[in-house]
Amino acid sequence: MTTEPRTCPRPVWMAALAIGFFPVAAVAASLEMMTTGGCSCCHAWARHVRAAGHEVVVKDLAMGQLMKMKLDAGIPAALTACHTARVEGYLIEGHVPEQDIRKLLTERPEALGLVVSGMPIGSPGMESGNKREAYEVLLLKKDGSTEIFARYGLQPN
Ligand SMILES: [Cu+2]
Repeated sequence: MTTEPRTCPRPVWMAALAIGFFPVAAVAASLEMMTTGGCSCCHAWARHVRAAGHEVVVKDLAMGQLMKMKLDAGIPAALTACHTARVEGYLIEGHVPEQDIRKLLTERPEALGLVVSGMPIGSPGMESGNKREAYEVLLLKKDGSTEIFARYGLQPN
């Protein structure tokens, strides 16, 4: 009947707080998405990222401003997509799945960020019925080189 608070080991209590009370706060990030006003797939991607618990603040730019921002930030012209997001010092270019953003923020590699170039059908925000294109998520390095960060095939992952 008596409870003795001091017998409760603190680390367990802290873990319970972390996983029990703030399940989203542990991974949720705040992104700023730069896009042009009429980009519906950009907003569809933002909804995908928000659905995972992140915050996405939208900043509308003129097309020329958006492209200049991308190139100034170090995204090779050939790899550019529609929207560009910034999160915790990284760039997220195009329709990058949320799970890869989470992996990036967990692993924190030395890099500019992640890129899905073009706008592959079936990527988050580019859904079109059951249609899917295979695509890769690239890790863009600071020297402009890339390596494959994740691959998505023709079947749902
Ligand atoms: Cu798009």
